[in-house]
Amino acid sequence: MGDSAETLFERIIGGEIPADVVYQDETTFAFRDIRPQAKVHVLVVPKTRYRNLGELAAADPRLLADVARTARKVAEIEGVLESGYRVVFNTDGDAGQTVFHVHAHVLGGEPLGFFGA
Ligand code: DGP
Repeated sequence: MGDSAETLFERIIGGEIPADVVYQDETTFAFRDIRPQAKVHVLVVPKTRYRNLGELAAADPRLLADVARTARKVAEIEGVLESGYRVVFNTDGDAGQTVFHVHAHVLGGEPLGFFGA
């Protein structure tokens, strides 16, 4: 039942909720995270909703490749291709996923500490 409700990110993609859009194409959408964890912090989402990375990979690997390509495009737009960047998919509970519409965090613009527990 929860899965049929529109997610926050679908409302952002639809323009219902404003966001600072960095890039979009036919299948993907990229916008700045509202709580940035680095100088560059952009979220990349497929326009079609899957709950998490595993579901996206299983259902539509081509769309996952589109997300990866857009992450690189975002790094290019943000000027961090040379300096380096990190791509993170938080997946479910212990990872702290809060929005269940798969999204890649693209982080960079400064040295990133190692993270984990
Ligand atoms: P995650 O924990 O991986 O599910 O990350 C969800 C991210 O979404 C989190 O870093 C904050 C961001 N976020 C939550 N609400 C909004 C919003 O309304 N606008 C934007 N731009 N980002 C949001």
